[in-house]
Amino acid sequence: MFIRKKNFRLMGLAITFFMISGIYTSSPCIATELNSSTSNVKVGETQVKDFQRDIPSLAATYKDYFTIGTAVLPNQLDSSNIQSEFIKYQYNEIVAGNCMKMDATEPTENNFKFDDADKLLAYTQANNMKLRGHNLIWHSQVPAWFFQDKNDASKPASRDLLLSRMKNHIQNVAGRYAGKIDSWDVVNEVISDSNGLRDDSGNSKYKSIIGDVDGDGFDSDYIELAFKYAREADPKAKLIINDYGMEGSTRKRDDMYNLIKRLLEKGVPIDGVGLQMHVSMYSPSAQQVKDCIEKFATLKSIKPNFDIQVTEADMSIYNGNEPTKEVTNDIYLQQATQYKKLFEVFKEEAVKKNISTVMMWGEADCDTWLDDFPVKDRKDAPLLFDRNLQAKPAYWAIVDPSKVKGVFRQSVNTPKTTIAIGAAVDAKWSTLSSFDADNYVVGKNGAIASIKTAYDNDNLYVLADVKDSTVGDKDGIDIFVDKTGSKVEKYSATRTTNTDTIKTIDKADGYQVQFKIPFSGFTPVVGAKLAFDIKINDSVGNGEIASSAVWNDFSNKQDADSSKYGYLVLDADNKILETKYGIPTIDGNIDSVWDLASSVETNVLVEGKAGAKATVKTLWADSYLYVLCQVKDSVLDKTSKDDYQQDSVEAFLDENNSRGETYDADDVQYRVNYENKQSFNGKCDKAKFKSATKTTADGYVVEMAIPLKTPGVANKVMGFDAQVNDGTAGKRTGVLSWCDKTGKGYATMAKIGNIKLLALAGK
Ligand code: 9MR
Repeated sequence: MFIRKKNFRLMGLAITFFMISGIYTSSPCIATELNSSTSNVKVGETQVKDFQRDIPSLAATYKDYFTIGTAVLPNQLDSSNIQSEFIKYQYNEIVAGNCMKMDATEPTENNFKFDDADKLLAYTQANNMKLRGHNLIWHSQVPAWFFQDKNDASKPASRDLLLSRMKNHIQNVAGRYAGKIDSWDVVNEVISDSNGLRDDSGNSKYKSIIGDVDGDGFDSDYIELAFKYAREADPKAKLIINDYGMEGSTRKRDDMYNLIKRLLEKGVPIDGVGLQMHVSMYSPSAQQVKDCIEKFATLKSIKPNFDIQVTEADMSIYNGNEPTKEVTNDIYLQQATQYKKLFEVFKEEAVKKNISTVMMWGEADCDTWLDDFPVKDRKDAPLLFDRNLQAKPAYWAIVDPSKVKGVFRQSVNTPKTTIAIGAAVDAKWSTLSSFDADNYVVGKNGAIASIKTAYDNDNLYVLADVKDSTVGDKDGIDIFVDKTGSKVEKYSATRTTNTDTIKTIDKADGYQVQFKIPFSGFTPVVGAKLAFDIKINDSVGNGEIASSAVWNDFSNKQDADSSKYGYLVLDADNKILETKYGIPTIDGNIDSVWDLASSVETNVLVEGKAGAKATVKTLWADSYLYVLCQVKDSVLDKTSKDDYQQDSVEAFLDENNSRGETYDADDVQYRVNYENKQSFNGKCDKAKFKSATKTTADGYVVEMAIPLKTPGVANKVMGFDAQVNDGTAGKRTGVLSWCDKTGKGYATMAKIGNIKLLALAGK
């Protein structure tokens, strides 16, 4: 949404547009297009006089699953504005992008302004749509007076004053629309980005001013009371606790889950959680989103109708802070693929009655807050329609994938290592990352698989771990490979195939197939890209194929040609750091025992410029993994308040090497800055963890003793990675790791490396 200031700035341009097109007046979208062309208005940007009225609406497409809506600005609903028709054509719910927030509804104490909000309500009533309320209590877009003493603005409001203001605000706003709002975001963004409830360091004053009113030992009372006031003001609306970042971060998800669980058990009237879903096309993965929804769905055991809502969905085309890029068709296709995966999860979860609504944060790309966030003036394209209100590939991918022109070709790394094919699955597979064949091209649910690949000079190895609970004659897998771009090869197996090159093993929830595909004549080199796809077929009863799920070509034309396959990118040897037995003293001095240890370098650039870099060594003994990082970093900086933006090293450990998309109970991340400040993520054993640091002539040294949850044994292989953060003047300017190039180790161990514990003679 554009902030109101921006709309004023654009008014002149909007009038210009009216004169040119002669059809529609002010629209933030089209005005923005004009703004981007200078004095010479380009024809292509101004010829759009209409949206597509002959394509399916999102609302109709998803009517059996969830309502689908968008955030709006009041002027978009003016009948003179094309958006007013477009929005009601495509969507069946709206939410105020800004005009129902506190700075809009109560700019000065007890002076309420409802014109804009009333306009939204009238629009929904006239068009048979739902209205979401966003939001009642938030630390942002709240006027300063709210937290100030009545007589002296330099003093904070007292607890009682702040509570009475909250109550008054909620009574007036939620009370005015009682019975007319489907769901209210009662509190917004109350979980901190680092730990627990947001407080003053996260710019929220509610917790410190109100604190623990009922003396139960928790200072979440402002949240509890906000819900109580909201229920009194509007007994019918679903009362939602809304936040961002829980889709990928299990830390934030767990904090929210624990808060809601405790409050539900206490009888606080929370009806659901809002997942904002401000995501990027790079992450989180569909599996992480699904895990997140299913975690919150377990709260139904306390409150059977507990609802999960997707409240502010958009999908940036950028990975973090990367600079402006041209929006190519390939980017559109990559985004479409990810949108398709997410909406498949949403549908699946709607069938389980876990989610009830999906709200987009903007009706089209011309109307997105991401044009200015997190990088000012970096134009983004995160929504389903383009800047001229035309359907993007992302729209078609979630409405009718057969109409997407082209398919994004995903790439996965395939490490070099020889694998044995046999009656049991080779243990080496556990050291490799997986990807999913879970795009249904036939049917809606049935069998999907997690895939791993490896190669050596002679063969390509594929392991498919298939989840399929219905046994049928035609259950099986097709693999498609085009090594040179000129010939499609197809390899098929059923769930009972057993040959020298294909072995199948039955499992309780499906089956596993190991393939050894000879290169015959093809010489693999590091960096080569093999076109590859895989299809998982499920048959039930009569032997017909009831569902097929693929990895890449969702147009399902694998047999015809390889132009829509993904790529296996042949990589260097699989990374496994051999770790000897030895016990160093953790004091920042490099004992001679470290001379025994093998070392690796953090050479993989994750983010920014290659700055600080480390040589990493590991040792183990019984219940500890020891890590030594010798960091080269010429200027040491810890000025940022965020631990991860300070000069620091991180160690990631996945003890059972399950490489899950979401942190499991054994996954830990330990971070230590150059002055030995520790920070944690995952189920870390803070009491047993030890670390020490020392600065050196050209950087610093970090020693860590990471407690193992299961004592180590010789030959055990665990997931492990090390990362160095380079802070410069308060910002993280470079990140290097040993293995994982995604920078997402804080959320998933899927792409980290490995360590193998070696036995010392006699041990
Ligand atoms: O879209 C809103 C934008 O116009 C405002 O400038 C911004 C100010 O904080 O708020 C935007 O909406 C936010 C929403 O209310 C809560 N979740 C994050 C959204 C994007 O910032």
